[in-house]
Amino acid sequence: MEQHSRRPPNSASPPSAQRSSMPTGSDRTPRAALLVVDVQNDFLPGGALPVPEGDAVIAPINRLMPLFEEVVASRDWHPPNHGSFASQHPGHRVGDVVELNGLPQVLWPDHCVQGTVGAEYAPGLNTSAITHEVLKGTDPGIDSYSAFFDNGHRRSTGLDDYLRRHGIDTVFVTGLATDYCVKATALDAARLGYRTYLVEDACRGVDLHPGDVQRAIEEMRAAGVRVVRTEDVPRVLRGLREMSRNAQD
Ligand code: VGL
Ligand code: ZN
Repeated sequence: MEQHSRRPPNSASPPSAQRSSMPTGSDRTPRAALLVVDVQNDFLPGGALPVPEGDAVIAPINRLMPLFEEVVASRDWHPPNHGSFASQHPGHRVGDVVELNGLPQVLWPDHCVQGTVGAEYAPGLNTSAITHEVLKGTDPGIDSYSAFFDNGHRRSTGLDDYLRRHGIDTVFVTGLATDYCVKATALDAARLGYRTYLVEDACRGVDLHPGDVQRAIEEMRAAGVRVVRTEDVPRVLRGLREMSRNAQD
């Protein structure tokens, strides 16, 4: 799977840092990363696979970005013949579950096709704050909800290595959709040993079956994911810095 580091080494902090009323500069913790999952046109109202109120995540994510030195964004980046597309399974419809190379696969409308407008970041998202990008779902034979691994945990996207290389031990997960890619990303992060926070109001879900979003949140909680709100994050980050200072003393 492909990935790009957009920030040249030793580059200045993103311009967004100056615009927020939230703490910046020396107040930042070097050990936490913001994960922005699949905030792409096709997941917004009016897109190919619209998440209800999907556009509501943009403002809170933009407010969170200046609090983090590392902002990792994932994008769903499918080839036109991706096996998660109902169009590739004659006789099946969107929402059907089929078997794809040994794994259950929900069928979706064609979405986030590589290079299309639908795969671009949502308008208004502060993409200049993004320090690293993960492109996922590139193999037509397997879907990849998580930003860490494909759905069979067969291949890594390199995100775990990237975070470890940058000394990250804590992640705050945001984006779309709560009951698919956000959930899979948060569960993998927790399993990999990251202290994992879900920023509840900076996520929205599909809710294909009513209750899916609530169940996803409960499943994350049960796996040790801490559920917070955007306005809690500065306080949580202060607490983490306090903890690491005490550990050094
Ligand atoms: C997603 C369904 C299909 C997501 C991606 O980003 O949550 N959901 N592909
Ligand atoms: Zn997809």
